[in-house]
Amino acid sequence: MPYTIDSARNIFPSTLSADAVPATIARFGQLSAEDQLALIWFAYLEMGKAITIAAPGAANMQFAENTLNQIKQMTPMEQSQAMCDLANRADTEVSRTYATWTPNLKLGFWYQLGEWMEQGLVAPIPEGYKLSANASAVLQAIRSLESGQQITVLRNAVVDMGYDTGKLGSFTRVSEPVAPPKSMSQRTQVSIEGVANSTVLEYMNNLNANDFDALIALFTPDGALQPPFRKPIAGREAILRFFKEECQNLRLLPERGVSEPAEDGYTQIKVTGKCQTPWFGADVGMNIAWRFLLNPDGKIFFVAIDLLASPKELLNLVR
Ligand code: ECH
Ligand code: GLY
Ligand code: GLY
Ligand code: GLY
Repeated sequence: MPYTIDSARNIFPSTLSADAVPATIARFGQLSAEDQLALIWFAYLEMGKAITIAAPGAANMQFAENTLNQIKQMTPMEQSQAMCDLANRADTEVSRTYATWTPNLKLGFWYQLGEWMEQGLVAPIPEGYKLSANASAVLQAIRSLESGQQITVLRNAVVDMGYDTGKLGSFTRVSEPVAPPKSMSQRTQVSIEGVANSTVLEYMNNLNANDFDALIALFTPDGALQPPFRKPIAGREAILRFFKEECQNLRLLPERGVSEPAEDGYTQIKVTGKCQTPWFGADVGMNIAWRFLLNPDGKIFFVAIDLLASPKELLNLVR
């Protein structure tokens, strides 16, 4: 076999991803828990003036409900402590439960706490809280990012909170229910300037339709998918789980691309365009590249999804 997952990661090496995101997250991680929470609060309020976040559906939040009510019943001091414990990744019951949740559950949990903080039902960030100089600098860095990068920083900050799953031992991951795929009459078809490859088109259309069974059938059994700023997820079983846990109701809006032969009958295809998350809909269009490596049978051996450094990168289709 000419390619390994590791070598496939290097196709289209001139693709510039948004390095500002991991850099900002690393700086954020150095801050105290109090600063982290206050910084997110301030960033969230500021961003809320320009973009609207959708409330998570009730059915999606059922698995976080007990923990949310537990926090609601605490004294204000206990509430602040519980939130700091999450940011500190401390070993507490709440922090352990949180760690078993998929990203959308974690986001939905904080969405609810944010509402309750605003309504005075959960301890707010103390009035007049003054960020440290470092925290102010990180907030300033976040302000300078484009909105797709801002929400990625927020998401990563939330995903990283809670007890370390590596220390949990065996545990059951808790995720939202998986909705059925869209009916055929509800489906849309993308078109991509410069790319007519049916695997790539079906990838986009099936993901847009939440048709994860049809989607996973496009991959080789040993294929891999690399989400932005993450290691590749390898093998059909793991990728299918990722789709069900983290990819419901995404909107992929590919625009253009390039396709060319690679070694030993493989084909490499780069597509650029936008992606929307159900949390923000059309308010936030993330600039995305998909870098596909297809085997000689047209199956996906590898696909990387990159969050691009700038809109200019949408036009970078060189190899
Ligand atoms: C408050 C203060 C105290 C601390 C906290 C608070 C609450 C914060 C809240 C934050 C909510 C943030 C949210 C962020 C959502 C971000 C979503 C993103 C989605 C990106 C998706 C992409 C998809 C790409 C993919 C493609 C594929 O082809 C394959 C699959 C996949 C304020 C209380 C914490 C509430 C909701 C960035 C890029 C295109 C790889 C998935
Ligand atoms: N821009 C991502 C990569 O080339 O790995
Ligand atoms: N509110 C968007 C989601 O639950 O994914
Ligand atoms: N659902 C977004 C991501 O995995 O990056």
